[in-house]
Amino acid sequence: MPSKILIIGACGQIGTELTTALRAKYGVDTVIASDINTRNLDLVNSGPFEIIDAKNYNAIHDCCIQNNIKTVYLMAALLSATGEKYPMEAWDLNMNSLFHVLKLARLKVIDKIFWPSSIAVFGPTTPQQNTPQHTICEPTTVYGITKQVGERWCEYYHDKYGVDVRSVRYPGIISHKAMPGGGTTDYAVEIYHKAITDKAYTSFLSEDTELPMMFMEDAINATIKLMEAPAENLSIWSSYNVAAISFTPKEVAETIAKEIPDFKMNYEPDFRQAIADSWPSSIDDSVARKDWNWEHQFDLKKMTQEMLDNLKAKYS
Ligand code: AKB
Repeated sequence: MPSKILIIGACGQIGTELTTALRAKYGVDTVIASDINTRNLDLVNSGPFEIIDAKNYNAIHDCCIQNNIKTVYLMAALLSATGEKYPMEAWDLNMNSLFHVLKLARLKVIDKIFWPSSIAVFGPTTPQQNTPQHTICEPTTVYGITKQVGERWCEYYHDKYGVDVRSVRYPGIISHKAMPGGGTTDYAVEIYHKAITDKAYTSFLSEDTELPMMFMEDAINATIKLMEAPAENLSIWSSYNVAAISFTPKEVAETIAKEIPDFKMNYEPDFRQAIADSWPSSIDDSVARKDWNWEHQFDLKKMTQEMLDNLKAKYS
């Protein structure tokens, strides 16, 4: 049987588009999508799909054996805002799912893993501007702690057992297909939807909160490019900084208002403000650019155009 790819957490914001991109590249039947439920019916009906709870080792193991899975993309996670509400659930899901796939690679059931980390590994003591690849990481969210610890485990499994596990620290990801859920950067997706449906948006972050962000197409390209890079070119086996654009709620509102002149923006910061304040404003991703030729394509203007065009079509 030819070897296949498994995506765990395929119904989520990134998993949905990663599934489509990997199927376009390697063939629909080569890529098995899985999630804990069938909440994204378009995805479920678009090719092979299995119900898998990422916390269930046996379910992942059996799927890998039965389908000759050699590569796993582990996209299931509880994000920063949800993690603060359900800390033990976040720890349980984010850590145990990672341990399960690392174990499968150590036992040579699978050959290669992609596991996303996040800018949440950084904290208030990290340099906020142009945050370097190697720097102080003292995260103050449960999600950030799971990602930081996960990075250490990835590097450990690589160094100790030769496991090929690759990772990027995603910034906030902006897309118009599946909605994000439970993140601090989610405002930057919601704002585009509300701009089309209500011509108004109330941001849960203050107007001058600058965070690193990336358009989905760039995030998918980064993921696939890193996974295809020759192992000998890679110098980071914890997780690579990747960056594209940084902006504030005010800046994105102003960019939207150029297309929708009567768009109204309000600000009501909530508990997510403290999370955002602990994260960097911009990221130095020169190591990724050097090691595997990472480059982004979308700036704020180009991304806004793409978001508004697609969402106008969706809601019309
Ligand atoms: C979140 O806001 O929690 C995520 C992230 C930056 O990892 N989007």
